[in-house]
Amino acid sequence: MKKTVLITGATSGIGEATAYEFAKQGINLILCGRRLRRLDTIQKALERLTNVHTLNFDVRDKAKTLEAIESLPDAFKTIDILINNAGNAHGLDPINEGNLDDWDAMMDINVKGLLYVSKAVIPQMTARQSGHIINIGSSAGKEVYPKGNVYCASKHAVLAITEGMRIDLNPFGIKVGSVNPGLVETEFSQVRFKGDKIADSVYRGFKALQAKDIAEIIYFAISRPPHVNIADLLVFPTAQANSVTVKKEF
Ligand code: NDP
Ligand code: 8X3
Repeated sequence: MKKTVLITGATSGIGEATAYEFAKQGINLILCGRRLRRLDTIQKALERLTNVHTLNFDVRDKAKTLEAIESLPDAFKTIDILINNAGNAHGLDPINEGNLDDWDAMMDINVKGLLYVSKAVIPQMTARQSGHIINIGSSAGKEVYPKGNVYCASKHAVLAITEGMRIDLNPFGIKVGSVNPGLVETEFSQVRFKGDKIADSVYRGFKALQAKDIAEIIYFAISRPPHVNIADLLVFPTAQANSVTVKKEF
């Protein structure tokens, strides 16, 4: 029986690369995101490899999130794997200069959005006593860097939620883990810096992780034998030692 995965944030970066990786393995895909045209394009490309269903919703909208997942057709209703990946950073400012809308966005998307999606999916996993959830945290969830304040807080929360999920879902045999990347070259910095050209310099002078690198690791985690759960994985590009130490060559 083919497995089904639901991936949030599948319209770009890590989520999109994970969709390709899972499609290659013939896993049924439920791809989520706000950008409808991108969802359509990715669906068309991946339908050559597997069955694909798309859900177009904003994870900040509690009602729409629950409604979208409730609306899944029978062929996609059973979700074996949940990849909570949707998320982003907004701004890079000292706390005394932080923007309230940026703070709202990061807490609403990275923390509350992840919870809403999980709330919609977990009951069927507990009922079946099986399932696998991977939350995409960050190295920013393990250490705080200058001006990272609220983004780091949101990713620390993702790690705490992951640990809480693993404890509470343990009696049901559900695997829960997190994958925590360092610098990955995606649209992340374009979003963080709101299209400012400073975003282009973030990944300059060293080889950053690519979305595919993380997608392969996510697939590795979900393809372990039933008794093996990768609980927490931190991955940096070789040039990066921690959030502030990056060996750059210009
Ligand atoms: P991208 O910006 O390329 O992808 C972010 C994805 O999240 C998009 O598909 C976007 O889809 C989706 N998303 C954003 N906001 C919402 C929303 N409100 N509702 C639904 N979907 C949303 O960045 P990455 O691929 O890099 O980021 C993926 C995850 O990886 C994030 O959680 C990020 O924090 C984490 N991460 C990234 C790192 C990096 O250096 N790039 C390092 C560590 C962790 P759409 O806009 O269509 O809704
Ligand atoms: C993204 C990695 O270092 O830009 O979570 O915060 S970092």
